[in-house]
Amino acid sequence: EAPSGALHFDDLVAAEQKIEPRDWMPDAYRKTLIRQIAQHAHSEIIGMQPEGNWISRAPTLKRKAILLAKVQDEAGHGLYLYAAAETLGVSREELVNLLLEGRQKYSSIFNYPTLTWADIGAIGWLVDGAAIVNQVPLCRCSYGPYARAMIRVCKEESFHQRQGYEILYTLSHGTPEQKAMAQDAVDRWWYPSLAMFGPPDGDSTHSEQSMAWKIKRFSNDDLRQKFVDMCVPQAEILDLRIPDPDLRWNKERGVHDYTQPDYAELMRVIKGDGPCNRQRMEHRRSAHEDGAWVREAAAAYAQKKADAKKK
Ligand code: FAQ
Repeated sequence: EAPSGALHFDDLVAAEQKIEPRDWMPDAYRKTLIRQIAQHAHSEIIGMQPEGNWISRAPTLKRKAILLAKVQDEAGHGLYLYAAAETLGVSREELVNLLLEGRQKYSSIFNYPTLTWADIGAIGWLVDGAAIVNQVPLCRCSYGPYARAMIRVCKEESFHQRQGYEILYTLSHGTPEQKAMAQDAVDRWWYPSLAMFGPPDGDSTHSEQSMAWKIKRFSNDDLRQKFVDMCVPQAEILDLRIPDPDLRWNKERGVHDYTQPDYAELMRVIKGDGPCNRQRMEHRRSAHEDGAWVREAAAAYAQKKADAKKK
C-alpha cells in the first residue's frame, strides 16, 4: 500500500510543481538527490585545484584577479550545494567525510592535469560549457532547493565560460606559439569534457528513474549531443580545431555526428585511476586537516555566543 504522502508527491511531480524539504518523498528519491547533489558539491570543491594551480602564474594582474574570482565562485557553489543537500537531512560534515573516505564521487574531469595557461581557457570554454549544458535543465529539477541553487550557479557559470572562451580567442589570435598552445589544450580537454555527461544512456544506471522523477530532464547522450552542436560554431570563431576527424553535420538527423569519448577510460577515472586522482584526494585531505583549527574556532565562538545569550 502506498504511504499517505505518495499520491501528493506523484501529483506534484506530474504538475511540474516543486518538492520541498518538508514534503513526503520516497526514500530512493531522497537518496538519489543526496548522491547527485553531494557529487556535484564535491566536484566544485575538488574543481578548484586544477585552476588554483595557475593563480600564481596567470600572465597579467587582470587575468590573475579574474581567475581568483572564478575559483572563489566555485568554493561558493560547493558550499551552496552542500546547504541544498542538508535540506534532505544529511550534514555537510557527513558528506565531506564520505568524500574523504572515497565513498562518494566527484566529476571525472578534475582528475586531468592543467599543463599550460591555455588549459585555463579550455576549462572555461569546454568544462564550464559542459557544466552549463548539464545544469540549465537542472534549474527545472523537481526538488526545489536544488533547482533554485542551479539558477544562481548557472549565471556564474556563464561568466566562467565566457572568460575561458576569451582566453582561447586571445591566444588563438596571438603568436603561432600561443595558437599552438591553445590548440594543444583543446586537443587534450575535448574528450574528457564529452565524458563529463556520464556513461552512454544504455549503461546509465540512474537515468530512467531520475528522469521519471524529473530530477534529470534530459538523458546523458541528449545533453552530450547538445554540447557538441553548441561547440562547433564556437570553435569556428575561435579558429581552433575540434580534435575529431569524424565530426560532421548530419542533414537527416539535424545534428552533428561525432566520435564518442573512451568510456572505458571514464570508468577507470571514476574508480580512482585517472592521471591526478591520488594527488587531488591527498590535497583535499591535507587542506581539510589544516583547516581543523578554523572549524574548532568557529564552533567555540558559536558556543560562546550561545552561552552569552543564556545569561
Ligand atoms: N564523473 O547513472 P549515471 C562543475 C557516475 S561541473 C564521475 O548516468 P547520474 C563546474 C554516477 O555518479 C561537474 N562520476 O548517473 C565546475 C553513477 O555512479 P554512482 C559536476 C560519474 O547521476 C567547472 C554512475 O557513474 N556536475 O563542477 C560521471 O544519473 C570548472 C552511473 O552514471 C554535476 O555533478 C562523471 N563524469 O548522471 C567546477 C552535475 N558520470 O553514484 C570547477 C550534476 C557518471 O551510482 C571548475 N550531476 N558518473 O556510484 C548530474 O547531472 C549527474 O549526476 C551526471 C551523472 C550526469 C553527472
